[in-house]
Amino acid sequence: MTRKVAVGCWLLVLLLAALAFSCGSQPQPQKTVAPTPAPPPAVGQMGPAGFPPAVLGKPYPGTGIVKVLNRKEGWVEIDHQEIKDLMPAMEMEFWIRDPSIMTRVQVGDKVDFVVVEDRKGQYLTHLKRVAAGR
Ligand SMILES: [Cu+2]
Repeated sequence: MTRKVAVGCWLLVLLLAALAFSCGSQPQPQKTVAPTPAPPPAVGQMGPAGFPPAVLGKPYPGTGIVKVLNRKEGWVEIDHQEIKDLMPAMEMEFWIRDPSIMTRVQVGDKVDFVVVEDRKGQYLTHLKRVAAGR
């Protein structure tokens, strides 16, 4: 009687051990490896689909509506129309290196602007209100 119980316990232990082993040896779900982000295209090499790469130093005129003005940091967000030979219509931020060009515009204004790209990136060289916002 005692021996039967002992054997039963031993079998149980074996069974548990086998279970534990089989669990432990099950293939682990593959960890999803974050894809390495592609390096940013070299400046001058980029161009949105259907658009040629920007020509460095070339002025590209555009038109849009001012969405955000950040005079402190020197950038403006513009909901712009297509910029011929540069990019499709979109809402985006542009750096401004000469803060004086943003003194006469307000959020909501329709503006004409000129964007230039150099080795450091794109920035606006001109920003002029053509119609006041509400
Ligand atoms: Cu854009």
